[in-house]
Amino acid sequence: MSETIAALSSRAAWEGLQKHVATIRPQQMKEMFKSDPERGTRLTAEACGLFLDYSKNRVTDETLKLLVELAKQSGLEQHREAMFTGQKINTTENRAVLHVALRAPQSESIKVDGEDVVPEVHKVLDKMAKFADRVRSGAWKGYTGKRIRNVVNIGIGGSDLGPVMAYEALKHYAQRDMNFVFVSNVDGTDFAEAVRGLSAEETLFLVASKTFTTLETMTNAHSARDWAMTSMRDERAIAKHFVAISTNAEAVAKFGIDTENMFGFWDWVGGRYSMDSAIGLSTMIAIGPENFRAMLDGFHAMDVHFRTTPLEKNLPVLMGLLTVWYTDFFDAQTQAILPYEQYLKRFPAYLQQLTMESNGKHVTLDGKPVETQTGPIYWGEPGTNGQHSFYQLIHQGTRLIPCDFIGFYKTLNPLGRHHDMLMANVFAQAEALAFGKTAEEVKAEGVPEALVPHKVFEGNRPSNTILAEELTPKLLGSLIALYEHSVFTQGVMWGIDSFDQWGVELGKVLATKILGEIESKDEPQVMHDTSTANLIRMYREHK
Ligand code: G6Q
Repeated sequence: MSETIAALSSRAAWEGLQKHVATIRPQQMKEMFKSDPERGTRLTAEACGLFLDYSKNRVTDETLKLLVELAKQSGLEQHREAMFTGQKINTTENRAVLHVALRAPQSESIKVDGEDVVPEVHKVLDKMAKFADRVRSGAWKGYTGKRIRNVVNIGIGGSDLGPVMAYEALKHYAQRDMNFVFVSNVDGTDFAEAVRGLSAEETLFLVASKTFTTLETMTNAHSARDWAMTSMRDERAIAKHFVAISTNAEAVAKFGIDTENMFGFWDWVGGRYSMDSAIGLSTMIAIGPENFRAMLDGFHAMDVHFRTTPLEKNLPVLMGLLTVWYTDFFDAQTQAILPYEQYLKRFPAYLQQLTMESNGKHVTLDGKPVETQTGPIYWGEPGTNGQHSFYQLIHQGTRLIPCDFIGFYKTLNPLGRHHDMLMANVFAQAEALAFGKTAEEVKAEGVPEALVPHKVFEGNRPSNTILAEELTPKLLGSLIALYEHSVFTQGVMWGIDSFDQWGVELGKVLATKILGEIESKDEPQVMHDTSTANLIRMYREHK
C-alpha cells in the first residue's frame, strides 16, 4: 500500500500545512476564542460515552481541514480498512494486526489467511470465563484443598502493563476478598516483595508470555515454582497453582504446565495490544467475566466509531492528527497524559508502552529514513498530584507540552466536596494553560514590578479535555481503544510500522551474552569497549 502514497513531504496537504503553520504560530488562543464565541462548543466531538473538547488547541478550521486532508492523502481510510480486514500491515513481521478481532462480537467474521478468527477468540473467552468463575467462587481449589486467595500475574511489557493498569483502573469492580499482585522485573526484589506473606497453598500464578521465552518472565516463573514447591513439596501441585497464557504450547508444556491450563492467543495480537486477549485473565478473575465482556464491548464500540465515522468527527483521528501537528509543526517533544481519576494511576505508564513502542520508529515501511519527527514521549501522573510537581514546567517552562486531561462527571467514591475540587482543578489547569496571565493582569493584582515577569503566564499552551460519565469497564475499553487508534492514525501519517518492536527484541538478546560473562568462572574474554569491560570486571569483583 505504501508504494501508492507519496512521501510525506510531497503530499499536498503537508505542503499546505507547512505554509499554514506560519499563520498559526503568532496567533493566541485567547484571540481565537474572543473572535469565535462558538469555539468552545464547536470544536468538540463525542463518541462511546467520551466527550472530547479539542478547542484549546492551536488550530483553526483551516488547520483541521488540512489535517484531515493529510489523513486522506496518507491513505488513512485504506490503511484502517486493511487493519480491520486482517491484511498483514505489520510488514516487518509479516503479520496481521487484529486486536480489533479480540472484541469483535460473535456475529462478525474476520479472516486471516482465509480463516475466520472470531470463533477462536470466543472459544478462548469462554474458557477464560469458566476458569475465572471457578477461581472467584472457590470451586477451583489449590493442591491442598484450600481456595485461591491470591492471584500473581507474572509477565513483562505487554504481558504486564495492560493487566496492571486494568486491575488498578477497575479495582472498584474487583472481588475484594482476593489479592492481585503483578511481578514483572527480573530484579528479585519484585518477586520477593510480591509473595511476601502469601501462602503458596492459596496462590495461583498466571504465567503470561506470548513467546514463553522472555528471560524476565521465565526467571520469575521458575522462582515461583521453586517457592511453591518449598511449601507444597509435590510436583502435582503445579497443575493447581500455575496456568499459562501464551501462544507457545510447546514451551508451556516444557515448563511443566498442563496445556489444558493454557489460555491461547495468536501472533496477530501484539504484546502491547493484548490486554483484552487471554493476557487479561487476571483482569477477568478480578472483575468477573461479565464486566470483562462489558470492557470488550467498550473497545468494540470505539472500533466501530473509528472505522465508520467521518474523519472530521472521529475522536481517535482528531487526537492522532493533533499529535502529528504538534510533533512535526511545533517541535513538541512530549505529550502529557493527566487523568484526574486515581483509579487511572497506571494509565500513563500503560500508554507509554502503547504509544512509544508503536511509534518510536526511524524508518518508513519501505525502510527509508523518516523525514520528520515521529512518536513523541508520553508521560504523566494523575491529577492533582502532578500540579504540585511538574506542572510548573508545563505552565512556565520553555517547551510546548500538549496535555490530555481526563475527568469524570461522577466519582466512584463520593466523599464530601472531593470530586468537585478535583474537577475544578481540571478546568482551571486547562484554562490557565490556554489563556495564561498577562503582565497587566499581574500588575493589577499589585505585584511588585520586579516580580511581574516571574508571575506572567504566557498561555497559548494546548490541551484536550476528555470527559465521561463514570469509570466503568465499558468506558475503560473505549478509552484504551481511543488511544490505540490515535496511535494508528499517527503511524499512518508517518508511514511507519507501528506494530513491530525491533528495539525490544534487541534488549532481549543483549543481556544474555553479558550474563554468561558475569557468571563464568573463567577470566573474562572481554570483547567490549573499555567502559563496558571495566564495569563488568568491577561487578564480578564486588558481587
Ligand atoms: C509488546 C512487546 C513487549 C512484550 C514483552 C513480553 O508489544 O513486544 O513489551 O510484550 O517483551 O513478551 P512476552 O509476552 O513474549 O513474554
